[in-house]
Amino acid sequence: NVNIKINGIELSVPADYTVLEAARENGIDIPTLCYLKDISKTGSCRMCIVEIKGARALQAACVYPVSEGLEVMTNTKKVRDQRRVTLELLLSTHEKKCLSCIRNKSCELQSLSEELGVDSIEFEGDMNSFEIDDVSPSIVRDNNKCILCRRCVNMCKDVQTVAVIDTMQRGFNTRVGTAFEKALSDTACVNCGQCIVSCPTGALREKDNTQEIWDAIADDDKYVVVQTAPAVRAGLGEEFGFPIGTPVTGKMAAALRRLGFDKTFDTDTGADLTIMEEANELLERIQNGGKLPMITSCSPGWIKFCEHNFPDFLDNLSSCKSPHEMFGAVIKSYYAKKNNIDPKKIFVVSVMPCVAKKFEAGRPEMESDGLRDVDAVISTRELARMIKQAGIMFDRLPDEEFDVPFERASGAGVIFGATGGVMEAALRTAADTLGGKSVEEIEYNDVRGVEGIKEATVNMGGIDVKVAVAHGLGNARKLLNNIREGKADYHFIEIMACSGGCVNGGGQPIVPSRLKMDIDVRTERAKALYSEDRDSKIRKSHENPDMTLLYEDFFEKPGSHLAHELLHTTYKE
Ligand code: HC1
Repeated sequence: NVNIKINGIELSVPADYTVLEAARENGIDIPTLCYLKDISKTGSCRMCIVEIKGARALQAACVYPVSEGLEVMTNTKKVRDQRRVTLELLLSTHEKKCLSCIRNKSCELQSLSEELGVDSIEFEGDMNSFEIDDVSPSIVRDNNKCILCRRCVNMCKDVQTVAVIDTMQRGFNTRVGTAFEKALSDTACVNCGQCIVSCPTGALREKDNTQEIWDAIADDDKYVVVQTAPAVRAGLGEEFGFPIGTPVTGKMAAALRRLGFDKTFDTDTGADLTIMEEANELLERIQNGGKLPMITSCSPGWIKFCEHNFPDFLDNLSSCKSPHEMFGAVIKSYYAKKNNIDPKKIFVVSVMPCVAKKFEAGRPEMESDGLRDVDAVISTRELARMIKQAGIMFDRLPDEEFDVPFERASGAGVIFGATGGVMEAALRTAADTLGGKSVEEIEYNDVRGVEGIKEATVNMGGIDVKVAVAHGLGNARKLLNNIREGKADYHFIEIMACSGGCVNGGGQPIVPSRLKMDIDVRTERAKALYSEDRDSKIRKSHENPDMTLLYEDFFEKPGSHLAHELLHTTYKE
């Protein structure tokens, strides 16, 4: 540790801290804008400037290291005045259509203006006029609202290693763009949307599909079924003032019903079905010399990353469609038949923590019998918007159940939303199948948590099954490169495009960067899912009675001909 003084207060702080970290940990808030913990640390926006005793100029606290005897002032007139001028200059070229901006009330530039007391804008500068890129099914880029903080660039380049956006041009013409100014959808962008949740303003946002859903609900000819992903329940509450990590499953079901959907189902049921198919596929591959390692295929950002960067691994992908696509196919086949509904009239809406799911739902692979498995996808944020538009007072809703016949899902289905959850769910089922008996120890702690790459060896019926879990595409790249180079080998791998898994997806509520310095959003939201699993009466997918019924009634057995027709696909180069 080193001894320092901030605002005259003596502190002992770890020697590798920055001034920002030392201040924050001791209850002194310094405004930031370009800084994003563990992701973006450039010191370029100058919002976090502080006075350092003995230094000639004001210094950026986010990059200034502490040292023995350092004396810092964070709140002098000079500091405050300079921060305000910097902010006013940023605002002078920023499109200030705040009232109609998607980030109204969650914009970091807006909250800084309030915090720093900017009540008039002194400088009205020339404005650039950029074309909005809204061709992608998932992401809209509006450079008129960009403040060049580069948080999105660092996320895309360093964390995801996708690197399709960067700063280009110089001076007044500097902008964030793609190579040759192509539309995002014409690049190797994987649609993960991590750029959106990194953006402090409205320069990046999801493609909004809410109007389509309102139209479908209002159409008497349509039978509109909604399903919600595991991770949505762990994030939605934040939009209504609940603390991060509060599960709101019952209120969410109640809200969906009040929005006017004809049926409200849980994608966790689809997750159970995925495990039935995927565990069966894994055992087949292990026992019959199939392609290994088998890699999970439910994260569409990961699939697209694989197609662009690791086409030699496409045969390793599980042939299972992702849970919401499987469930969409079941609703338009089994459920339609059972209830005598014309499948052409069924409109399936998926509420997902992910914006890549919008892209996935439109992929040619995702249809059965000429019908789309899923007709529209909205993110957790869009669902929150619809609930607000409908005047539903979310916090006052009672807790309700999902609709029959799919009102029960297992705890294994719930944990899909956290990194390692798909693996754990698959292991619970594979262990029982291979061992020929019900295994009691079902919490696989080695695959839980936010370490970038996790490994475990699990003995099942005498076979040592080697598994690995990677989340965030940079970690996936590392893991696959190790396999390519022969440095590692596994039977089964789970890959999720977003760090932390779906709980931290690009469609989840946006958490201010300053709050992210204090809490790990991924861990808090994951807790909501693990607690729901712990409280579940059924914790293994194959013990969900709805699965037994579905196979007895319809699919016969996992991997059957019909299951392959409706629930599986392949990705080709
Ligand atoms: Fe996911 Fe999945 S877990 S991919 O993260 O397999 O989005 O939550 O819905 O489909 O079930 C996302 C979450 C989600 C699918 C499931």
